[in-house]
Amino acid sequence: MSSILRRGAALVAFAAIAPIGASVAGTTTTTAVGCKAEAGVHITVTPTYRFALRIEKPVKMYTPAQVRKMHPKHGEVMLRGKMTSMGGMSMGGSMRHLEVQICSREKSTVVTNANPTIVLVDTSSKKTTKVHIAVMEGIGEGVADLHYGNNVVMPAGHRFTITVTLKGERAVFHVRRPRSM
Ligand SMILES: [Cu+2]
Repeated sequence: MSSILRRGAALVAFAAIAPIGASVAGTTTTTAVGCKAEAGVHITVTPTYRFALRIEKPVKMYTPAQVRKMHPKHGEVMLRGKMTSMGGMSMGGSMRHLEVQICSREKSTVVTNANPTIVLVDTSSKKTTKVHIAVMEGIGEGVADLHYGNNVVMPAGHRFTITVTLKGERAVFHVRRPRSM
């Protein structure tokens, strides 16, 4: 979730009271903010999890090594997985950044070691895409922003069904991209 400018003030406040480590190695969950209802976020709950879907403009992605070297201020760091080619960005703005954050309902923590599957169905063109899962965090946001997803083709004006499955629990989202942005 790259909109640091939009959410910066709130995040700085959280960081001041509860420093959140960027390392996720060996941990299952961490106490953190996340999966909150806010503008542009779609929430679906299953017995164990709370899934928060966000669809944004494509974001600049960095590997952890690039972050250490280049010190970017914006964009996201990729902890696992691979980005889908951004070549589609020139295709009339069809490219979108689809991301899902997963929280434990019981502990109210961000689930960091999940292997979810995300299937994107464009119900307007009847096209089904299995989203390649990358694990990401907004730069400077830490584990509170850890999420799963990738860049996908989502033409404006189309309707979509997005199904996220984790350990047999399934969250289904129905979204529509506005005709013009
Ligand atoms: Cu992301």
